[in-house]
Amino acid sequence: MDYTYQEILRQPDTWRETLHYLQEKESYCAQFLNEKHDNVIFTGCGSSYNLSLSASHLWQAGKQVPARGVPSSETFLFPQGVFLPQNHYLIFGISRSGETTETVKALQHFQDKFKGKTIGVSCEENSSLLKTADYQVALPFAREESVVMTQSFSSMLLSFLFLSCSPSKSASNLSSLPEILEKHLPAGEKAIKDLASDLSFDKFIFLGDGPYHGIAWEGSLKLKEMSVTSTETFHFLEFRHGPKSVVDEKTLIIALTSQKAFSWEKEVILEMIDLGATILHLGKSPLHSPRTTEITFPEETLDDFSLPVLYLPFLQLLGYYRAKNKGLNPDSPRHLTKVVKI
Ligand code: F1P
Repeated sequence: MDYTYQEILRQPDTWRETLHYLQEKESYCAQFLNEKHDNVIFTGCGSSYNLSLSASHLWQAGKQVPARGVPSSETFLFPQGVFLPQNHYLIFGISRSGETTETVKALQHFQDKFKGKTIGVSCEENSSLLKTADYQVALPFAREESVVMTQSFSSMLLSFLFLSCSPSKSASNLSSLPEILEKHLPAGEKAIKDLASDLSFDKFIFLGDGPYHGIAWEGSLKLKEMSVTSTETFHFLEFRHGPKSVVDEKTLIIALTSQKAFSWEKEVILEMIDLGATILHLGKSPLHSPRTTEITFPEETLDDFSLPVLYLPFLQLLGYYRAKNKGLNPDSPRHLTKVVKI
């Protein structure tokens, strides 16, 4: 079986290892968390940039400190739009390989020009990124053979969830995530496999708000990379402002609903069903709507803080199974390499 598939399925165990690692490193991480700062920047490329979008939202909500996700290239090409000279920053450089040119350069440029500390987050302990950073979070157990990021992405995001917790927002709820994922994977995988076998869809729209928006982008990228499929990503209500004109019977909308905005998001989904779309819905409770495949997580402990990471494996499986149904090899995505260096 493809190693991409194996790595998707082993995420419950990888998440257990991640949480154990973070508990062991808690006093080390407290050092950088206590560094003087009034803003936090998360930066990466591709999947790692998508990760920064969700991480920054969750961090600001959890820590009540301004946080922002930015593509690595923006930090040195247009720094004036990212940093202010008078501010003190924590900047997290996110990179599975730790060798992506832009992300290494992002930390080096920041260290030369601005005030604050740099933290490298990677699966490669001896990488250029971690050698450059003031502090290191290394997750070698989340390494993967697959070119596309799967367990590395979810483990690094889980790390940020853990680090963004505070006395008022306990990390204890995170410990149940591996078991909850394990419980939902069999039925969720079957639903995804069935849906992915329908090759009549020719438009794929990912919708996600708040902390789910970065996850929507990541699910969109997984489908694009593995199955060579054109995809689009929007916030729910934004989709109404023009892009919905493309919706028809060949449209699959992957709707990542939240707790906080569910009533708004449900209205958009029902409107798109009326326009002919089919829905893959990941959420806390079912929509009970026609032409809708449901993967729902009713567990009381889950909220908008912990649900986003839980949606990831199912989005990764959508990309995997559509690739297989198109006769493509998810382990060797077209045009892609595991590390992008300039
Ligand atoms: C991340 C990345 C992915 C892309 C592909 C190649 O690099 O560019 O975003 O989807 O998997 O690697 P990294 O900086 O996280 O190593």
